[in-house]
Amino acid sequence: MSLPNTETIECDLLIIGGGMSGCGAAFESKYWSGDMNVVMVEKAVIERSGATGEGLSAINCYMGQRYGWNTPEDFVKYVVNDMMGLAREDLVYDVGRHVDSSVHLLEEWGLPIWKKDNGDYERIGRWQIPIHGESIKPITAEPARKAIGQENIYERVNITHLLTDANDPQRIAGAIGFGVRENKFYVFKAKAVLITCGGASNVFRPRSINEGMGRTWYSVFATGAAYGLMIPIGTEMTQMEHRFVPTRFKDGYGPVGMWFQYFGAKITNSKGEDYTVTREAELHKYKPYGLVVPTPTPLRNHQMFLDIKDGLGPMYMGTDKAMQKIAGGDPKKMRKVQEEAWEDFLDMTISQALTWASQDIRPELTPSEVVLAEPYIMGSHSGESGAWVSGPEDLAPSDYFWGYNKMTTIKGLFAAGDGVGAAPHKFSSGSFTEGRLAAKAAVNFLNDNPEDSTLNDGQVASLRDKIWAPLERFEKHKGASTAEEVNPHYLTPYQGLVRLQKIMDEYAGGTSAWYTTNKPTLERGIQLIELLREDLNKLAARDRHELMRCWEVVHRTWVGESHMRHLLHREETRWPGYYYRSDFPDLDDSKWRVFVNSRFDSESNEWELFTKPYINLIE
Ligand code: SFD
Ligand code: AMP
Repeated sequence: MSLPNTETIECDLLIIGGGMSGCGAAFESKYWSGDMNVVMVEKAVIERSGATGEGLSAINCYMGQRYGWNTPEDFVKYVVNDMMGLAREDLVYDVGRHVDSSVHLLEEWGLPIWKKDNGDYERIGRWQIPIHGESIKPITAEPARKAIGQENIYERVNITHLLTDANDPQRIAGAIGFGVRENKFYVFKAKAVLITCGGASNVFRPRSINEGMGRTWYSVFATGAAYGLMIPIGTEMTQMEHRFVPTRFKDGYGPVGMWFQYFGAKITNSKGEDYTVTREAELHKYKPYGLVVPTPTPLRNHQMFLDIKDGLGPMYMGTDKAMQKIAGGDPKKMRKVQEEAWEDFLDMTISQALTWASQDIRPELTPSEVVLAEPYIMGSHSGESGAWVSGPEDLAPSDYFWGYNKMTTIKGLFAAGDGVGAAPHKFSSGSFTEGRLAAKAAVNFLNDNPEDSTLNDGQVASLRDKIWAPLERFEKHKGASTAEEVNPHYLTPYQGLVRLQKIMDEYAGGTSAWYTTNKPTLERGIQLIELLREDLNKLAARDRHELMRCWEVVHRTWVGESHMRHLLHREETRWPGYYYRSDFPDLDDSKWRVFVNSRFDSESNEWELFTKPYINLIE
């Protein structure tokens, strides 16, 4: 089986991933880049790709500065507290001070935002505004496509590896991948690269397995590529031990924010108790964070978790009581609230509306079960994993600054959205904003560093062999058994994925382990994931779709290993409700109010873990 042809594309700036942050980057780059050549590569099609492809029902990051709702300073304080004391204040502030203008742009481009009678935006919570958001992604993609031009957008091309410079392995030179629908390699030679390829679902075994597999809260297409591309070339990562465990409607994974904040619903256990009341004392153990309003997301989980652990489930979201209270007996008002309830899910998580329909649930009459879902590794929602990036020049202290806003520790490699660590609560609007900021900084970098990068031909040739190997392995060995899925010479990407998920679930504090782990368990898990990483060299693919699945499981495995190594390093339980270290059950500000960072060295196959200071900037 011969290798397919290679198309080489040369550009100044390469944007990998056309999701929220990628589209923001493409749009913004047009404004600053003059005659520079900006190219975007996306594994799907940008009108429906990424986490917002299915739509959203709210913009969860909006300051409302023009209404006097919040300042960026308020936002920083909220985010740091929600992260139990650990977030990069320079990066969070940077998003906060620019995000409103991004939201106004989205509205200008056609995003319908709910309005009050006086024309002001409707509000859900302190930072959240409701939208009719089914089409948020095509609305975001259109200006991005127009900005850099159709001819500069490569879709259905899956990027598998980053390329480093032949003369300097600490400098970026481009990326390599293959066409999912055509027999072709793509080599992108670039002077600067911006990683905007999303967070990671399906690293942990999801609650929905077998017949339900493919249903998770975060997009199943979020395969950890941002991390899986950056880690192998030695990019410094931060807070990879962090995770987001979302409280979600059971089985359909419907989000709860709108229910808590807009409808004013409450969750009660089987005895009818509200854990936020009965478990209030628990918050005092986590002073000062636990006593701030709103209660940090992990601690809200923690309170519910204690009920579940005590056998007090099922937990029910009282949609019925909430809707009846709003309607107050008025059928017209009830009709409106019914529409809003169904739209919340039809706009964003259609599976939840289907779950209601298939279980004969009328939310105005019947409460719905909620659960704590499996962990997700991400940097844009209530999770803060990602690359350690330079902060903005006017805000970042010297420990956090090395030249260009959002540049990673690899020269010329930038990140945004889920790819940036220690800067959470960006959501859709903040990720779009961070993409814009990163693109602007990348253009600055290109102005200062106009010289060409140099591809390492040996690196490219060996990667081409490696990328294609699963297809060749299948062809070579496919006759060795009757069933293609059972073969002594290879494992399928699905088999690789479930093996990863089993390790993560059992050793890294997944749902079956009650989110709990300890040093010996993590050490054993790391041994097992190292073996898995070796065995992934024996992946086989029947077609290019499975070839993409192969590289997705490789990316997810990098995420899993990095997550476990970070979990092992942080000897405390900083985020109860997200995970518990049974050997270090307490939060320890005296030693651990620091960021945990890591670097992988591909030469020695070793990981280095160390800490970086948390610096308070906003009083
Ligand atoms: O209710 C490659 N999010 C919500 N944000 C909000 O503002 N409001 C909400 O209501 C939100 N909620 C929500 C959200 C997400 C999901 C799935 C649900 C509900 C069900 C979060 C946002 O969506 C999220 O924060 C941003 O989208 C993050 O942006 P970004 O740019 O970091 O990631 P992306 O949009 O997923 O884009 C990634 C792109 O990369 C592509 N890609 N391309 C080439 N090669 C590879 N190897 C690639 N790997 C990935 C992807 O295809 C994609 O286009 S609620 O729960 O709070
Ligand atoms: P979710 O639907 O859970 O993804 O949450 C959407 C938004 O609402 C996010 O900004 C959450 O942080 C926020 N949120 C969800 N539940 C609560 C709550 N009980 N109190 C305060 N904020 C919440």
